[in-house]
Amino acid sequence: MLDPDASQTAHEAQAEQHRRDLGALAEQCQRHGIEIESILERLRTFDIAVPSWALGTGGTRFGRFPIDGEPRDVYEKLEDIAVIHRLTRATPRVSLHIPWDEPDDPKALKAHAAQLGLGFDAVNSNTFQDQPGQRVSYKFGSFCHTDAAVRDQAVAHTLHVMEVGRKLGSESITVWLADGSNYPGQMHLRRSFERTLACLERVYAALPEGWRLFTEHKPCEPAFYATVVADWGSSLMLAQALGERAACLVDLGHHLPNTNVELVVARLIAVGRLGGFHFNDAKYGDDDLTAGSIKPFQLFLIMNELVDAARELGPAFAPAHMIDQSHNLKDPIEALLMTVDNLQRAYAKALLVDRDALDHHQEANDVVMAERTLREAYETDVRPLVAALRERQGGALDPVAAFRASGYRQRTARARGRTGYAPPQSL
Ligand code: RM4
Ligand code: MN
Ligand code: MN
Repeated sequence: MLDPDASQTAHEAQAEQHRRDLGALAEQCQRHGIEIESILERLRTFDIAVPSWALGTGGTRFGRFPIDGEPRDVYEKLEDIAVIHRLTRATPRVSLHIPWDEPDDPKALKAHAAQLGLGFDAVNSNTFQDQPGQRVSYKFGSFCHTDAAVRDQAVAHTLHVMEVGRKLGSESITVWLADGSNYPGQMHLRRSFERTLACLERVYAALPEGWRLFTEHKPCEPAFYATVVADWGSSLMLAQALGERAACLVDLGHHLPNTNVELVVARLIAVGRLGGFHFNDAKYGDDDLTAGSIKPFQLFLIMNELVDAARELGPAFAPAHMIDQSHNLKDPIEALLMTVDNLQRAYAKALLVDRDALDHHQEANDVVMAERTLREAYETDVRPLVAALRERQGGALDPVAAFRASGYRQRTARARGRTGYAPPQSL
């Protein structure tokens, strides 16, 4: 829209429509004895960290199709994350991957982030790829390797990542290991796990004060026969063996088909070892799609466990909310705006669950009313609520529309360079 008057009128019409939708939702909630203001207050505390590796176009092993104006370095990635934070007011932190986004000067990066209103969440190590100049190879594993020299190198890298994180103001590290084997007999199943634990013990011993260590499991890929930390049971064994400051990270894409992920979450909460999440969505494997795009009901049920736990455990219960996605087709900024919106919607719906009623129906074994209680919340259209939260904090009513209207992508295309594919900008 080029005519400023017309654009102003459209904006006012949108704002008016929003006010009416919010009013209708408030009325609907009130009928159920729920005050929308208290829901908004709790939703405001649900913030989300954006991974540094999600801002460029992702790829598969078959190819990558970059778009115009992609960030060229970690500084530009932070600028893109700041745009997401400005529009959503919900992503104040960055989760940095090292070495992919290793800063030359951590102090300078921290200052740049602070200027953009950003801080740092968990740092992520990488012992799944060999780096130029590296002494020994991770081809047959890192922490699980039979050769002590490889294990030492992997531990030294992980300590280095913590050192960078400390300079940035991070307070946790996520360790995901690709270690595993492709063929039966290749790797000693028990000893490889013992070696992994021994390396993690060295990492744990070096944790800076106040830090936490997250172990992230994954059933397969790149190892196709036996992954060392394949499931939440293995991850929990590690965390429990390490100590109080170790906890498990649940990546929503790291489960075998049909796994009940909300049950995994509930179990980890029960033993006090839910460290946090890598939010994404998947149809088949570790697809790294937009959170809530494929299985929105599962996402709601996971959030339901979080809200339920928060009710019992209070502020001490604070799992890290991080995203881990790869954007092969969408403009990464738009994909992340959708992600944040979907996460907030799922959390808002979980906040609407009538917990006393649910408790009552569960105790009475009233299957139908218990299920209906959950569905009542799940089927409530909370879009006006999430939009209101953004608007009140100075964000956008419709972040994707505001992003397109801002011309940001065209500006970055001019400044950062073109690849020949300009993502759609029309509304
Ligand atoms: C893994 C895992 C890690 C992520 C890497 C890139 O599958 O999800 O969290 O850092 O991918
Ligand atoms: Mn992950
Ligand atoms: Mn993954």
